[in-house]
Amino acid sequence: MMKKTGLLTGAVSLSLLLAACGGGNDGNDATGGNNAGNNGNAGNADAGNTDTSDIAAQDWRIVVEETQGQVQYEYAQEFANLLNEKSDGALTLDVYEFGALGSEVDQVEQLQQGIIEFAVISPGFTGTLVPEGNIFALQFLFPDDQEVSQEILNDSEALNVDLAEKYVEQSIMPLSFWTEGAMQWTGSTPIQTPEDFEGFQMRTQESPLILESYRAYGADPTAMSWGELYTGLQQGTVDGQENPIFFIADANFNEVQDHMTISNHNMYVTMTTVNPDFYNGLDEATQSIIDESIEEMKQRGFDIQAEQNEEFLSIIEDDTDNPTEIYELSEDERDAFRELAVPVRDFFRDDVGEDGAMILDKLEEEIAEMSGDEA
Ligand code: 6CS
Repeated sequence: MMKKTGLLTGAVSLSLLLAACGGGNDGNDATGGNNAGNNGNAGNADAGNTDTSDIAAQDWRIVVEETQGQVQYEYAQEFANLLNEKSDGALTLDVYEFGALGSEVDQVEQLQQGIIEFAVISPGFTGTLVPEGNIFALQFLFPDDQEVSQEILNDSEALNVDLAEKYVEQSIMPLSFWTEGAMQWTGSTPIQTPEDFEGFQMRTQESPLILESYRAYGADPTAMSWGELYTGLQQGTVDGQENPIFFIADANFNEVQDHMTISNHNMYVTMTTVNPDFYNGLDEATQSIIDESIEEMKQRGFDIQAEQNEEFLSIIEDDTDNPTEIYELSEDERDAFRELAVPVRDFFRDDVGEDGAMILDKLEEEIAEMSGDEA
């Protein structure tokens, strides 16, 4: 039987959510923002005909965690173009690449303080700030099919309402959650069974749950900014890392890694975020332009990552100067990792507390419903 979850699939549920969250763009809702309503573009759902004549010229900034040409940067450029076009040139968004404003964690703080208006933030860098955001560290949770997973990211109430509220409490308003593709493992030694992780120095992002996930495999994980990672891999400070294929190749990690395992153990999730005080202080027409642009970028973001992940696989395969042994795990081999990964969900429930446990329970139901696995 179809379970009743709160997926944000229809206009009715969207408007109910908007009402529940404070109703509009007055900025007076309990969470300090109207994020939930605006996810899914609910806040200004009919905004296609926004009157741009009254929009004041404004110059904003967005910082991303990647460099020029990479997925987040390309996404941000297109987002900036959309804002500019839709406002007839009134809204300008300058894109800052990774490194321009410090580390990934520095970028989170700048967004919280309103030093920058927008940021693309990966939950892996908010692990201690918003413990519930560690949910994305749980491996083998989402379906392997990236399109289905992106639909879940778009429509999940657990993520777009419940988790979003946790972020807003920390002055980070998620406008959309999106995938940068399935993650794969690279190593200085092959990774084909959990035993291969024994004593393996795995580089991860800052999230405690990512670290825990690799401890569950027997690895010895270390958190590190990706700015240090090439050198870390080259010098053997760490033995391996996880990332989508486009990033492994574009950051040249394949130059300093001999092995890549097609594991598809998790997808790389990131968020487009805005400072809530800034957003709530905008007039409705300007908010509508942001919401419409975010909505349009959902498909574009998906296409950008899909193209890059495909293109960069052949770049790794064809790089004869830096040969990489590529090994694709069979379903049975993946099951051996899955068995160790699933109990980490209980660790998450115990560690993150009641609200986190509720978010995970709800998300699991939504995933079952959307991937057609419900009992
Ligand atoms: O591994 C990382 O930390 C980086 N990976 C991606 C795909 N984007 C930015 C992030 O900082």
